[in-house]
Amino acid sequence: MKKKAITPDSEIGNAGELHQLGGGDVPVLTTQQGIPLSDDQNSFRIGPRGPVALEDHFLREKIFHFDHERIPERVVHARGYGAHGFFENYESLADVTSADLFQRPGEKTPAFVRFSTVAGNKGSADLARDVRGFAVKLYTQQGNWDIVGNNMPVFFIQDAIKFPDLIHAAKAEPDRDFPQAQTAHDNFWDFASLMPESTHMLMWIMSDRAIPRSFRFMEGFGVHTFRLVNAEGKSTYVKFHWKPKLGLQSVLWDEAVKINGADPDFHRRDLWNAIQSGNFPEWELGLQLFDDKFADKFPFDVLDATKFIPEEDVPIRPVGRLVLDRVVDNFFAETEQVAFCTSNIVPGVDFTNDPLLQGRNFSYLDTQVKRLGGPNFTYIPVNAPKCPFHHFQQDGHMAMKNPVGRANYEPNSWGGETGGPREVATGFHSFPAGESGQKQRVRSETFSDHYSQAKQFYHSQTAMEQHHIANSFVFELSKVELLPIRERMVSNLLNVDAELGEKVAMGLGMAKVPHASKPARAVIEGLKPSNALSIIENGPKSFKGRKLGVLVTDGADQSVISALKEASEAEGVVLEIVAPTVGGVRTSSGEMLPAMQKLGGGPSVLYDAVVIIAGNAGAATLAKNPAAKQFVTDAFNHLKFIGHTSAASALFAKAGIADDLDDGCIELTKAASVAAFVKKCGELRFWPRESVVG
Ligand code: HDE
Repeated sequence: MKKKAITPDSEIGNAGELHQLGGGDVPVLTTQQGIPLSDDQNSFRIGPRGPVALEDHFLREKIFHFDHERIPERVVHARGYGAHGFFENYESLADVTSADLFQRPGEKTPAFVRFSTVAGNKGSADLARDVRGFAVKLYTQQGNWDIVGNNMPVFFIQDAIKFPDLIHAAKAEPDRDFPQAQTAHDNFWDFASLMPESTHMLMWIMSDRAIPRSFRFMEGFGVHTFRLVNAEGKSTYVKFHWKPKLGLQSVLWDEAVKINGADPDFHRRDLWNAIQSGNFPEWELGLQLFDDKFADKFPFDVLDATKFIPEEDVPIRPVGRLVLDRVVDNFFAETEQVAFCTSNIVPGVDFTNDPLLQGRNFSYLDTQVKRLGGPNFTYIPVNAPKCPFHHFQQDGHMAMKNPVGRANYEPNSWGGETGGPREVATGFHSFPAGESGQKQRVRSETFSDHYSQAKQFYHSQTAMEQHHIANSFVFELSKVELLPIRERMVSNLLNVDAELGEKVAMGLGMAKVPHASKPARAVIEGLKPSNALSIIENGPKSFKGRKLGVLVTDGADQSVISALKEASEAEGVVLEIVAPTVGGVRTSSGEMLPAMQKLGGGPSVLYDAVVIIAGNAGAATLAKNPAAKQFVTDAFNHLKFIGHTSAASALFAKAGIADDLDDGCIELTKAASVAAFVKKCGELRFWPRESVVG
């Protein structure tokens, strides 16, 4: 009615609104009840300018559903990104565990992984300084096993009862609801400085580990000590480690701040693009296995989640690889609805008495019911086991599966299929750890060392990394308004390292350095530095998987561009062209080269290294362009390798870096120099420049 056909499959309505028509191969639009719709552009009215009729059941259904689209975001780890993949087992681990997925070499177990930040809301930016969640769901043949870990091996607190306080203090302050996704505020540092047990974790979050370049370049840790139990019932303690195949990499703080503006989705886009282009991210699972004898002589309590076990003390046994090879079909259905529970463990794995872990086991089920609306979240496809499962749980909101037939209880005397599922002797058995003691609300004295490992972590960093840690403390504490909080924090830091404490005090402009606080237990001096704790010492072996930003203008030397493309492809590097307009440029050979980014939309912070290939006239124009100047000054200040053709010197001069060009700034003339440049970029940054740019 009152519509005019304009093409065979579209019409124009009364007010010029477009109606696209279904039929044939194009599905017909229906309501949720399957009723076909004739008009989805207009509500049902009494006259064209009259009131909308209450009987408009199509409008009602559509808006009703829209109004209910949101579910509560996670109280922590709200911002996250997930992908599917598999875990492949290297060899039988029957010696230490009966867990089914570890029995057969080469066996693949489907997996879903969700990475996240902790403090920010769902819409916060990816490069917040924060811990990253690294939660892995393994759909084994004996049920789902969730390893709900982080990208740091230790945590802020020792007892789950402090978790709500920690998170309240870290998130936006309750009266003003800011700052978002930042610990740089009074409440966080007030709490942290009053909780010396958090000092070790503070060292990690003030380090570059808290601003990873990509999920693909960060480690994951199970954090707690768990148990593996073999078929004979023998228990071995275990710590889980995920090591990224492409090596570790982080960004610099100034880069993080700018990336958040240029591309707040930097991490999720990176993961999506890597998987979609067939460069599947990969981690190796490693186990640190130890027994009571080791636990008893280790200077810290293995049940204390503020401590880690250095790889040098207990080497990591590589046992398999995790590959992410499939993005989600629908973000909400999979990444938002995935429900991890630390209590999901399989036969052959068990808990220890880590009080943080035990609190978590209690918490995660609650949180899923709150978020997902009822106890049947386990049937949502991303949460459902991929092995057969049978039980008598029934009904509840959104019950999509119920026991069929008469028996919904056991024991029963119906027998056979009618009787339903039965227990099996080989099912999950808890390790029969002997426990005794008085019931009391007390923390073990063995949890009282708060500084020794913080010191060990700090002393395991390169000078550059130590410098970054000091700078982060200064930055964060400079945002704290109450002076006693700053002082208390510096007092604690003096127990970690006197020089660090003094540097931070100086950076905060304190008139005098406060006294060190009194540790609950004497700090152990001389713990051996662990090489595995430094990011720089564990970087990549090549530039593979990284991104090269190539700024071009009209007249850019085509032979250099071709050589760069070839070298990048050979090295597994993603090359992205940035040009004054996204339409691209005409190169020296007259070819049109399309761009991925318009200059300004593709700042150098989005790339791991950059190249400037400009014609003479193009370079002169770039030299007047603020975005081009920012492109090179940022790349320079962020210690990136900068490849360039000779004409780029006009831009360097105007950008104020011409006199400082160093061995990290490399002129590209012929194919050989281009290939050498791309290889050199594997070092990621030209660190000696840091002392020049400060
Ligand atoms: Fe969590 N944590 N957590 N946590 N956590 C949640 O569960 C909690 C802790 C971690 O991608 C919540 O589904 C308590 C340590 C990750 O969906 C909640 C305690 C570690 C994720 C919860 C901790 C983690 C969560 C919120 C103190 C590293 C995201 C939403 C004892 C080993 C999982 C949800 C995802 C999520 C509780 C401490 C890791 C509220 C009570 C330590 C990676 O249940």
